[in-house]
Parts: sequence; C-alpha cells; structure tokens
Amino acid sequence: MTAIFGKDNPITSNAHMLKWVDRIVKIAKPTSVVWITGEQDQLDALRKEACELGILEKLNEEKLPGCYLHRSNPNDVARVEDRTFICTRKEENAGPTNNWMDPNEMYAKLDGILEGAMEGREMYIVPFSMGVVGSPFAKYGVEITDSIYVVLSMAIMTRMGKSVLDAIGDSKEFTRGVHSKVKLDPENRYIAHFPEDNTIISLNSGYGGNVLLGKKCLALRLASFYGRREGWLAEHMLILGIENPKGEVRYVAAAFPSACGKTNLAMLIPPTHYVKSGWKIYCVGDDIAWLRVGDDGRLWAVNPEYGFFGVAPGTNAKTNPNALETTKKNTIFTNVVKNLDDNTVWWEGLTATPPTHALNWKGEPWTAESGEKGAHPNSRFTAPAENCPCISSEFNSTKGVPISAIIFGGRRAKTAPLVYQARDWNHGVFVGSIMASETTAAKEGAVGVVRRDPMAMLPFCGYHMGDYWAHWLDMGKKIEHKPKIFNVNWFRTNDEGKFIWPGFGDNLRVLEWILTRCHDGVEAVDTPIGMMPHVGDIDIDHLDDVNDAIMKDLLTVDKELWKVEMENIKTFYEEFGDRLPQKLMDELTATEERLNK
Ligand code: GTP
Ligand code: SPV
Ligand code: MN
Repeated sequence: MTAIFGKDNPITSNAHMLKWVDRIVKIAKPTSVVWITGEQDQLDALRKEACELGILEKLNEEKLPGCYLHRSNPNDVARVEDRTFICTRKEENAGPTNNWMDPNEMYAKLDGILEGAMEGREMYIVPFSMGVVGSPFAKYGVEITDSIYVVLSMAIMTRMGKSVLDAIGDSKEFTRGVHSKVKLDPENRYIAHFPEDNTIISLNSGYGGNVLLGKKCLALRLASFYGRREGWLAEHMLILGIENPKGEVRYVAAAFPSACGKTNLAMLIPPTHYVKSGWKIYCVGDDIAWLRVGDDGRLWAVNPEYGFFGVAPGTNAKTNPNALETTKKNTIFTNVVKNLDDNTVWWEGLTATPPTHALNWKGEPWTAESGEKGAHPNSRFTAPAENCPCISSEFNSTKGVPISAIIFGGRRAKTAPLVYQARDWNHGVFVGSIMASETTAAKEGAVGVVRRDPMAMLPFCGYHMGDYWAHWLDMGKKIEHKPKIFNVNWFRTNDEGKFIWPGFGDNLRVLEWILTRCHDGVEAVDTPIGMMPHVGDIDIDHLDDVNDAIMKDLLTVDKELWKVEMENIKTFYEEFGDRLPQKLMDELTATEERLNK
C-alpha cells in the first residue's frame, strides 16, 4: 500500500480488516483514525501529544532517558477478574472457573457501551504480533484503541507496526481486539473474550492487564484455547536459562501466580560464590511461555512478548538489579511516586530513604511520614526486554529453548515446603492442579487470601479447567523427553511472620538442586507429596540466617496440614464434575494413602 503515515489512511488492503475497522468506526464514532506503523517518528509524535494532554509526564532525560510517568484512574489499578468473561457459545466450555455470557448477548451489550464512545477522540489501530514476526508460531492481532498509553505500551510489550500487517497479508486469521476507555466506569467495565471468533473487547478500563490485549487476553486466554485445539500449551510462566560452571545451559519454565516472583526469578543475580565459580543466568521471558513439542521429542518454549510489565514495589538494586537496570531507559512507569526534586520515580522498597518532595501515585503531595504508601502496591514498569542486562541470546529465536524442568509455585505461609519434585508427568499435572496461593494486589479484591490457582492459570485459562488438565495429561503422552516437574515455595514464614527462606538470587540454590535432579541425578527423599532434597543437598554456604535446622523445617511435610489440604482439594475438584480427569482423582487418592500410611 501507499502512504504509511496519515490519519484516516489505511496502510493495508486486507478486506477483512478494513471491513471490521469500518464497523467499529461506525459504532464508536472517533474524530479520526490513525494507523500505527511503528515508525519512531510516529511514536515520538504520540509521546509528545501524550505529554501535552497530561497522559504522560516526561521524566529526567539524563537519569531516565526516554522514560515517562503515567497515572491510571484510581478506580482502575489492577486486573478485574469479576469483570472478565469467556464468551464461548456453550456455557459449559468456559467452565466453572470463568465468568460466562452468551456471545450474542455480550456483543449486543458491548456495542451499546461502545456506541459513540470515541466521539471527540482519535482512534488508533495497532497491528501487533505475539511471537517473532514471520515465525510459524506467531499469533497476529490488531488492537483498536482510543488510548495513546495503550499504543505506546504495546510498542514496548509487543512486536508491532507495518511489518505485522505485511505478515497478515490478506488473511482473516488475526485477533480482533477492541479497546476503549469509554468513561472508565467500573460498573460497565468488561474484559470479554470470544475465543471462537478470535475476538477480544475491553471497555471502560485503562489498566495494563485489562487493556494491553496482546498479553493476558491473547497470549494466555485465547492462546490457551488455541493451544488445546492445535496441540500446544500457553502458560503463565517465566523462562530462564541457567549456565553451570561446565558451560552447560539449561532452561526451566516456572508458573507462579501474579506478583509471586516470576520477574524476579527470571532475571536473578546468582549468589557471589556461584558467580565466582561461573554460574550465569539468561532471561528468556518473565510472564508467558508458549510450549511445543519439538522434532527432537523435547518440550520447547518461546516467550511471545517483547517487553516486561513488572511489579515496581520491592524492586531494588539488591533484590532485582537486572529489572532495575531494565527500567533505566525507554520505560513507562505507572502509578509510582514522582520525586519532584530531580523528576525521577520512586516506590516502596526502591531505596531506604523516600523522597521528601514528592507526589504519590495519585499525583497528590506526599511524604512517607503520612504513613500511606506513595506508590500503588500494583504499580508497574513497562520496559523493553532488550534493556535487560541478562536477556538471553535466544530471546528472538523462533524455535525457542528446550525445557528441562517445569516449576510450579505459590505464596504459602505454611503447608508447602521449599521444594519438592513430582513422581512423574501425571503426578506433576496433579501438583500443578492443586496449586494454591495467597492473593496479591495484581487483581482487584482482598489481598492475602489463600485460593486455588491451578498452574497459576485460574484467571487466564480460556476454556474449561477440567479440559485444560486433560490437555496437560495428553501433552505428557506426546513429549518423549519430558521435563521433570517441581513445586517451590519461597514464602514460608516463621511465627513472627518473617520469610524464612532468603529468596531472590538465593533461589538459584534450589534451581541447582532441580537441575541436578533433571540431568545428573542426586538421591531424593520419598515423601507422601513427592521427592524432596536431603537437607545437605541444597547449598546454604554463605547464608547467615539459614542453617541445617532451618532447612529441615523448610523441607518438612506436615502430614496433618496436608490431610486437610487433600480434603480442600476434593471440594475444589468437585466443581469440575465429569470433566475432572480420572487420573487426577487417582493421584489424589494415592497421595491420601501415602499420607495415611
Ligand atoms: P506478575 O507480573 O504480577 O505476574 O508478578 P511476578 O510473578 O512477576 O512477581 P514479581 O517477580 O514481580 O514479584 C512480586 C513481589 O514478590 C515483589 O514485591 C517481589 O519483591 C516479591 N518477591 C519476588 N521473589 C521473591 C522471593 O524469592 N522471596 C520473597 N520473599 N519475595 C519475593
Ligand atoms: C499479572 O497480573 O499476572 C500481570 C499483570 O502480569 S497484568 O498484565 O495486569 O495481568
Ligand atoms: Mn504475570
């Protein structure tokens, strides 16, 4: 096509796309339409416009080049799970863990909300790819939005622009995403997915996980649906490469619920004596993994994203220096503190001394003395993956990386030990299915309540969770060289409520044991819930606050707690009726028998 830039000037001749855009234009009635090419000039112009409109604030160019601050509406700061819908034609296909509405009813309702919603606004059309453009595994989408913040965030989080339109060509195979802030009305907020139509509609929100439609909406909810149909898995997992002193690089994929440590694990700094002996870490992804069986019978993982949408609070030069470094340029910060002295940003945990002359996440004058948090607990940075000092050389590989271990984990003050290994694939699927974790600020609602979050996919599985487990069990049959499956918990607390395990970089000590189990073999203790390390087999050298007694505690299975756990799981499983795979029920029974022995 011809002109690449102009308003109301389509840069594609794809008839399916033009027809769809035309329909949305007629409903939403924007003043003009801007096709996003992804060219720097265009994005720069949008940044400038966003600053003029007060959507973004430019930060200190010397200290934080290319960085901006954004504040979302205080009623709109996290994913809204109770407003998120999977609109399959049959209700039973959405399953008991998803909200459902009949697609026709939902389309009619949303068309009503979208009616005239963009009057007086510009409409942006963002072609984007989840995965490397041109890769056979990439999924293409187009997001229509009335938010410059969304356009600029998508430019960080996805591969986007004209090249994606070229890759789509005349095909009708692309995800149709419609987003409008409308009036940011929480009562009419809907994050609706139509997996059978490859469509997502998100209205009345401006917050990341609700509106960056490539991420949770496409790369997990729709992709999990397609993965089942096409024989692969879309998972809420980080992907991490670990090089040992022999120079062998092994990869693990780990599923932890939101705000439970994926970004931190994905770019950890090894303990000093590990660094000295040659251990190295490579980050492939921090949130989403697409897993496929390779020709060699191994499981291969790609990260479909292009950036990180990470939790700000708690990120600092000690806990996660790589993440901090990643946010030093071309980053958008959302809902953090603005330090007025030097026009930079701050959040709880960044430094010991809060700024004295500052605005809180709502833009109000703030000091730490007020006793209130300055940054929102779910404040985030949107940063290009290429900024990450330890980004993997395989980041842009279309083939991905072979996975040695799959690791499940959650935030459990009690019950779950530091680490245990599933007996085999099916037992591992059971271990994933019974995951539970304390809720965090990443979603609206109470924080710290233990809930079941199977495979960390409770809010992200685009179909019936029972069928999802069956698909996991099936995948096991297709993978000749299966990854071993583990469960970890960095969040056990003592009687004073303090974390017992140091966590962060020291988690590599546990990963070392995991990889040894996968590749070299080390004896393990057979417990009722799985295989566990002998106390001496996890390196605790140079850890001041950890000794053998503490390790013994961290590696204890409290049988009475676990018996109660099994009762809870039985109740949880009942929700899934006859779609609960019998194999999982068998694993439950076998675990109970081992606990009662
Ligand atoms: P999402 O982006 O919501 O998916 O979160 P995430 O899973 O990537 O979690 P992230 O790594 O951002 O960590 C969330 C919070 O947990 C932060 O406040 C971290 O400081 C804290 N955290 C991460 N790893 C550890 C750990 O090993 N131990 C402890 N105690 N806290 C941790
Ligand atoms: C999560 O909640 O798992 C996130 C943040 O990664 S969001 O993109 O909002 O879903
Ligand atoms: Mn996440």
